[in-house]
Amino acid sequence: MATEWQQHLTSDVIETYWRDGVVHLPQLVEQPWLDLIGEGIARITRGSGRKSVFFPGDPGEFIDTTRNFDLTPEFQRLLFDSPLADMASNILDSDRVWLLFDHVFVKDGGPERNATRPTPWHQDLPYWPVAGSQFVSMWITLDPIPGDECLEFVRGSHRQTVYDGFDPRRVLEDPTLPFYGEQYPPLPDIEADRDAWDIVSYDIKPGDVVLLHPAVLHGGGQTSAGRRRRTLSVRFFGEDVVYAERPKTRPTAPYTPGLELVLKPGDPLRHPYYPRLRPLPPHQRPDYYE
Ligand SMILES: O=C(O)CCC(=O)C(=O)O
Repeated sequence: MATEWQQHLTSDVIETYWRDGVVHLPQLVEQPWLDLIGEGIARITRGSGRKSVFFPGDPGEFIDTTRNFDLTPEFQRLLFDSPLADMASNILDSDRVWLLFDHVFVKDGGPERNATRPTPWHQDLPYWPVAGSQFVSMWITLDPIPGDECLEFVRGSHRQTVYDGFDPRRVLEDPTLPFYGEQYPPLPDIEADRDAWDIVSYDIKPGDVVLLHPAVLHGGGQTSAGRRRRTLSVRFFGEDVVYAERPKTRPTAPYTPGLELVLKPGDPLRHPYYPRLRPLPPHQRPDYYE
């Protein structure tokens, strides 16, 4: 990837990202970076990170955990040293690039357990206390996944309505029940009328990256018995992104206690919760250690 990422990230790819809100880039990430991600995820699943589960207690539960960068040196090395942040800088057309947060999903389908449940359909943006345009997430999965177990995306939906989130406590009962219940319209029931939506998914091999916009509708990706999926989703942002309020009825994601006391709506999103990745901070440069 170090020498070749520019060949993958052509102007066509960047244009497709902004048009569709999703792009599949096959065979981009080299094995040593995948090894680092695997080590970081292993650290979190051993309990040395912020580990949390989705659908807790349900046979289809899965690990869904955020903002482990500060606790996970493997993610620090990946995001400071690999070209992922350089790619984000190109996609966002922003010389400065920050990490909003890292997000890990581990979906373990067996053999002794049932399949894990799909991730409910949603957009990421309503959960995050941010506004602006320079966002890109990179969804990197360490295990091969067939198209029918890949996350699914509604092409172009990031340019349309921003919906409310789903209510994680009641999503199995009704996936359109709102997270906040104010400001945003409720999510549509995409599963109930799949043909009405331009849904895409991909056959994923280790080393592939899916670029996704935080306002693109996405969901799915259950894991059947006997399979395992370890995914790192990295959320990058650029210079125009500011702190924004969300309805006070529910906490925003990820949990950032105190943030609202030091930033006011419209302030540039600058805070130690969001480390700058590019330009590389001086203490991350090799010559700092000379
Ligand atoms: O991998 C998954 O199942 C969910 C991923 C997701 O929702 C995201 O990366 O925003």
